[in-house]
Amino acid sequence: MAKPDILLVGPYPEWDLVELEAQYNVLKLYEAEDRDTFVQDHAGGIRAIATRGELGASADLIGKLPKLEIVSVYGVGYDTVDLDACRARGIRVTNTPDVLTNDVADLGVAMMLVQSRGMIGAETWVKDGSWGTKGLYPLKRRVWGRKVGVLGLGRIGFEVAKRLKGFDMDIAYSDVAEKPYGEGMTFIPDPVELARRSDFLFVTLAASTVTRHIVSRQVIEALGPDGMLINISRASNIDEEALLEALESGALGSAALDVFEAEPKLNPRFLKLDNVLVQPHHASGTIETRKAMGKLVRDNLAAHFAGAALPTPVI
Ligand code: 8YV
Repeated sequence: MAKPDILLVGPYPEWDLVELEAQYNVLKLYEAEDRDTFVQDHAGGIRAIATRGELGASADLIGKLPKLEIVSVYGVGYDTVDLDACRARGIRVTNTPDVLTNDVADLGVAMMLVQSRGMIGAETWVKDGSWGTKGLYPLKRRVWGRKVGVLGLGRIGFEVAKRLKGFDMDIAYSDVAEKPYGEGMTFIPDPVELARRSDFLFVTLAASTVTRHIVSRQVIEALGPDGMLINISRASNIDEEALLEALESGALGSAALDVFEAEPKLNPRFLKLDNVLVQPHHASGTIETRKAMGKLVRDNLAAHFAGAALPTPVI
């Protein structure tokens, strides 16, 4: 039997590509010179899309593929997949939850520590000889024992909080409802109130049209000149213009960001700031986790084509 055609929206690691190509006819959209023509030429055969969290699948792309049955996302976030377009046609959508939770939490906590203790500047201090010529490195802010807000106590938020308990931090969280597993943490429903009582605010909630700019100008101002914002979710959760203005004016102390509105082409204003730590959207980027994510993408596709239950369905 002929291998099913699948459309690969963006590159996957070689180890996943090899496995996918053994089972499917993999059509690489990202290598096409003219993407519209490429989609048009293959539209009649494509039964699956394999995409990445930040790339998704638009209503426009879905609309051009009459035989599409499933969209498999390499990532936990599926905000970039048009779920309405999928629902309307009974197209299944899967993601890769759980396997990446701990790595994403690790990177968030690492970003807080690196930024609060000024470790990037400290390395430059050593390497450019400032240690010898200027002496002691400027003092930075303590992490342990201070107040943290976790905006979104889902799987990732919970793992962040669990790690921060090890730093004896005073933890509060916001979510749509109080969580039974939020033991030892203060529930503060209003994100502005949460930010007001926090030294560090972690943004860990799944993005959707409802959460767009939930970190508003008011939240950023409430966090204040001594506060730090850490984003390991999606850029759309933050009003990026308000964030830039607050970082530039000092209305917000600092930020540590793994995600950006126009990534990978982030707003150049970020690059001029010395109170922001920028990371290239790699919170899930370990070999172990990425291998598990790739396997889950393939397991979902295999289950679909075998008519079996999907391991991690979104819809
Ligand atoms: C990306 C992510 O999918 O899980 C998510 O939602 O955004 C990431 O894991 C990853 O960077 C691969 O592109």
